[in-house]
Amino acid sequence: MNIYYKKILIIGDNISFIEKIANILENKHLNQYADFSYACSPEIFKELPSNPKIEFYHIDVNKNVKTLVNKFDLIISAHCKQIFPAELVTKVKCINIHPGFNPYNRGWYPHVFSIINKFPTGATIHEMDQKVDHGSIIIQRQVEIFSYDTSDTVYKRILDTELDIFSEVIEKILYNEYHTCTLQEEGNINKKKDFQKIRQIELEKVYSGREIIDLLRALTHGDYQNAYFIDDENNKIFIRLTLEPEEVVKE
Ligand code: 0FX
Repeated sequence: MNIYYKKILIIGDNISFIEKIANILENKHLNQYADFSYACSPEIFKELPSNPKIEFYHIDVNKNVKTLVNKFDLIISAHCKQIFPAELVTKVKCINIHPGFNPYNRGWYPHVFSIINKFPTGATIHEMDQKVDHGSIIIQRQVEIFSYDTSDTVYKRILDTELDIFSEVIEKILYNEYHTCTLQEEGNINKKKDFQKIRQIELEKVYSGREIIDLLRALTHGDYQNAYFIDDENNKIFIRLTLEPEEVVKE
């Protein structure tokens, strides 16, 4: 059987994630059958480590539609922060690897909002259309959120799941032998500004214990200064939560 897509661009702004994708392709020896190029957004390119494991180009997808259409027959977005223009997604097959369980909490930081609103989270690989995180689903897998999870512990699980489902489906994609299912509902979408809005804890607001713990653990992610309150002297005070399940010692 002949491979269908042979000129492939993988574009994303999380360099270590792209390197893991490249690793999967290499381990499967897929570079023998197709040409893979790797790119990131121009602002990420400026900060690339001096010796990245793979060669990266930088591309502004809005300014280079013609070149992309001529050069590639498949574009895979792997956490690319640029919004693909309509002309690009209609003229070339574009597929998105997304750290969320579409159509729930499409858009910005899906799992952060899932910790708060309890909608499912996970990983989805889908065809791109003109709406954000919206096209037909090729494969998706839900990721569980436990009571002791913070944003970063869920996110790590999601990254692993994205790589697992990518590894499972990539040959089917390259041979154009995959099936899709269309979204049964539009779901909901969160934008960058929605994340900004939830960061401030209002000192006079009344939250239930569950609400405040969920909000703070959703905003706890490594060293990021996400959640904060403004104290009486007008200082911004950042907050991070530590969650520790009791260790049960078996007698
Ligand atoms: O690449 P990504 O994991 O995902 C984001 C969007 O959520 C996703 O829908 C889109 N397809 C993709 C292109 O961009 O985001 P990130 O690498 O900037 O951040 C990873 C996680 O880190 C995020 O889920 C939450 C956490 N984070 C990140 C920043 C920059 C914070 O908690 N605070 C922050 O300020």
